[in-house]
Amino acid sequence: MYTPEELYAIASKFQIDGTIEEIKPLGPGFINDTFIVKTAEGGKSILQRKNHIVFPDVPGMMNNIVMVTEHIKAKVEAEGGDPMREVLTVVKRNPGTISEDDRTMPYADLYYKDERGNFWAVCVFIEGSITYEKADTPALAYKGGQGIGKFQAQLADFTTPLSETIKGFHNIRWRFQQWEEAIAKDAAGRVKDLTEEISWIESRKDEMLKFWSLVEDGTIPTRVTHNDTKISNILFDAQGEVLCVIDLDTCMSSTSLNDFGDAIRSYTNTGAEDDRDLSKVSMSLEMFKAYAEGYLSERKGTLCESELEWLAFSARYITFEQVLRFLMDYIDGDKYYKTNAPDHNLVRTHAQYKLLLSMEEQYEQMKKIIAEA
Ligand code: GN1
Ligand code: MG
Repeated sequence: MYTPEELYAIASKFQIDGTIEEIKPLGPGFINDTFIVKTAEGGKSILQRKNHIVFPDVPGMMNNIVMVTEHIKAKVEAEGGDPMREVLTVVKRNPGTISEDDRTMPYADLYYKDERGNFWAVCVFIEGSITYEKADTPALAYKGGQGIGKFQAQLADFTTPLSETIKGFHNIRWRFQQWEEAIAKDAAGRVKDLTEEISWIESRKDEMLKFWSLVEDGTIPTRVTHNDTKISNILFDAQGEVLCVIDLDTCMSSTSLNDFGDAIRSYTNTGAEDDRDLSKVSMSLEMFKAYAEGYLSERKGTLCESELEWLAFSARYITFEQVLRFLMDYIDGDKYYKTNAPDHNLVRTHAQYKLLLSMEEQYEQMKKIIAEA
């Protein structure tokens, strides 16, 4: 925990215009800690403690974010849009506060590393923007699909290599390697009670690896992707139009399909990600259709044939990966995700597995929708 005085001192390291008056926690993120900084003049910024256990290369990550947002900014400007609202803006360090020590680190003007070794970064708060924790209507799902589709399209000609901010983030071959290590280690002594759950993972290993091998051999191309496309990572304006995509920490090179699949995992769930009542959890085909149509309205002409062919499968792939990640964290003794109960990761595992089953059952219809969109 940080005292208000400490937070104030941290925020002061950045080029925030005006006099900082108030710093308050914001949002329920699982990974980073987020605060809103208000100034006496009415300005607002977002201050975040970046989780350097999850993101071991915060400097590289911040540089990714700046490169990607500057690329989009140029496009927005060229199209006569508002570059301060239609893309995220990173607030850089106050040059006078960058010490000799700070300067020994790469991209020292993009973040602050405090005495405890924690990393902080700031971005502009976009006034009047609205976020949704859940997509409640197909119309909103369509907009969300458009938002991610547009984000990918804006980055289609971005060719500078990006740092890999989390190794093998959506790479199931790598996840299986971690999985095997977790099972062998059995850090929390929980493996013995998880025979059934473990079989859910093992029985799908081959089909998941088969998909990933298409990415590895280039059949499915890699592009700049967001990698965490839930609706709460999109800002909307008061009219309900997409402003921009936020939470760019996981922005790196991957397949466009994963962005689609992760969105389907979160948008279409009729229950909660951690629902204890499994009867509430299923995939809404109506929401699937709406998201897919919104996404393809921006991407249809630019995705290649293999991407379109595997688009529906990507929802199963990412949901499977999420089952694996939640279960693996449970096996590891809850080291990665914040939890609110000793069995929280197991509850999440069951709920995501139920969602996966629902996708598997509706797979033929999902493919048909993509083909017709
Ligand atoms: C994490 O913290 P948040 O909500 O942005 C995770 C995602 C998971 C998600 C599950 C960097 O995202 O991959 O899908 O939780 N982000 C990271 O709710 O691991
Ligand atoms: Mg995230």
